[in-house]
Amino acid sequence: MTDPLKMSDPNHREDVDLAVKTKPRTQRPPLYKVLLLNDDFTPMEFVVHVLERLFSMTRAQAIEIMLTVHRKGVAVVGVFSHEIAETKVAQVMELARRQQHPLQCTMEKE
Ligand code: TYC
Repeated sequence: MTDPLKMSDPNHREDVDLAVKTKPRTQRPPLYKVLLLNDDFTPMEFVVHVLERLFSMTRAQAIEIMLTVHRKGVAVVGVFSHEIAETKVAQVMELARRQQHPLQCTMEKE
């Protein structure tokens, strides 16, 4: 605004603040649950091994979660960023595939 005459024109609203405030929002990345699914063929010991090896569970924790999956059909085995969850799912599926077990692992947004 360089023309001093225009500065006093009430119809010229260039320098009028809108009474709207945007709340500052802190961005949290979405998290993903990694789910292990039950089946009738994968040996319990293999599932326990997977949970110890890939999800850093103690043997006791791994047995508990494996039995939850066995009884209920599914359990959350961890919550991660999208990239880590994808990697965990791929690692579980690869270990199962190598041993020819039908174990299934998926992820879903929390
Ligand atoms: N139901 C399997 C069995 O009786 C054990 C099992 C547990 C399989 C957990 C998969 O994610 C699973 N051998």
